[in-house]
Amino acid sequence: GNVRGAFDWLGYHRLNTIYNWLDSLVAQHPEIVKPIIGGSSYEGRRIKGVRLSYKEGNPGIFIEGGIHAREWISPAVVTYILNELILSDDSRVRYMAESYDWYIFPVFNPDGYEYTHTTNRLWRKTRRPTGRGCYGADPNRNWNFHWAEGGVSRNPCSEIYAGDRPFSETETRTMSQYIDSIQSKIFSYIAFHSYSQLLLIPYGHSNERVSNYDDLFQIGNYSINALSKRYGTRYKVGNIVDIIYVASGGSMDWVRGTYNIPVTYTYELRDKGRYGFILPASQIIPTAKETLDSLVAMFEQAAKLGY
Ligand code: PAY
Ligand code: ZN
Repeated sequence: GNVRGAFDWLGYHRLNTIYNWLDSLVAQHPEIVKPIIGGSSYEGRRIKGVRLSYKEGNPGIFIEGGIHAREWISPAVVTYILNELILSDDSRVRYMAESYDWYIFPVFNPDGYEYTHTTNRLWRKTRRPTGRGCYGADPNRNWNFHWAEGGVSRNPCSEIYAGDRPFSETETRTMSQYIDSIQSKIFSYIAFHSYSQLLLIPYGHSNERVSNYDDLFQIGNYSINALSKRYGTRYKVGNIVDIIYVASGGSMDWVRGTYNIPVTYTYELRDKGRYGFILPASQIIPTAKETLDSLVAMFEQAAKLGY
C-alpha cells in the first residue's frame, strides 16, 4: 500500500511510474514545480525532470540521479528528496527548499534503467549498439572533460566503455546541452550513485585538487557527520582518485571543469557491499532520510563559507 496515490518509497519503481509521479507534482503544485524535458535517450525516451522554485532568481542546485542503470537507490533517494522539498514541514528543510532553485532529474539513463527492470538487473550502461554485438557506453565516462584519460575502456563490450568520442551518447549529449543552457543559474551540482558510502569531490582523471578543495572537504565533513547522526551510517569524503579510483569523463567533472561550478559532489549511497546494487527496498526510506539530513548540513555549511 502507499499513502500518496500511485507513488511511494516502499519499493523501486518503473520509469513510467516515476514520470507519472513527476507529472502529478506539476499538476498539484503548478506555481512551484515546472516540468523539464532535459534530454533524450538512444531508444527515444525522454529524460524528464522538474524545476522547483519558490522565488525566481534563487541560486540553483542541480540534482542528477540514475546515470547508472543498476543503482536503483539513486532515483529512489532523489524522488524522496524532491517530495520532501515540497511537502516537509521541518524548518531546516523548508528553509533549504525555499532558498534555492532546484533542477532535479531522477533518471539520467532511462533506457538502461528500464533494461534493469525487464532483462538484466545489473546493467550499468546506456543501450546503444556499439559494435561486436555489444551495447551501451558508460554514461559516466562519456563527458567531454579529460575524456578517456584513465579508468575507462576503449572496448565497446566493457562496463566502463568511454564511448566512441566525447558525447557520443544521446543521453550525455542532450543533457550536456540542457546543463549548458542553465549553467549560469547554478552554483551546485550533486550526482547520486551507489554503492560505497562515499562523498566524492572532483576530479576523477587525476588527483589534482580543485581550487576550493579545502572548503569542499570541510563542507563534506559537516555533511557526512550529519548523515551519520540518524542511524550511524558511516561515509568517507575525498577526491575521487584518492578514495575510490581513477575515472575520467564523469558528469560532475565536466560541470566543474567546464563551468567552474563551485559546490560539486558525487554521493555513493548505501551500502558498503553487503547487498551492493541490490539494496533491499526496506532501506530506501532510511537511506533517503539520512541523505536529506546530509544535504541540509551541506548547504548550511556552504552558505557559512560564502557559497
Ligand atoms: O564520478 O562518480 C564518479 C566516479 C566513481 C563512480 C564511477 O565509476 O562512475 C563509482 C562507481 C559508480 O557508482 O558507478 C562505484 C560503483 C560501486 C561501481 O559500479 O564501481
Ligand atoms: Zn554509478
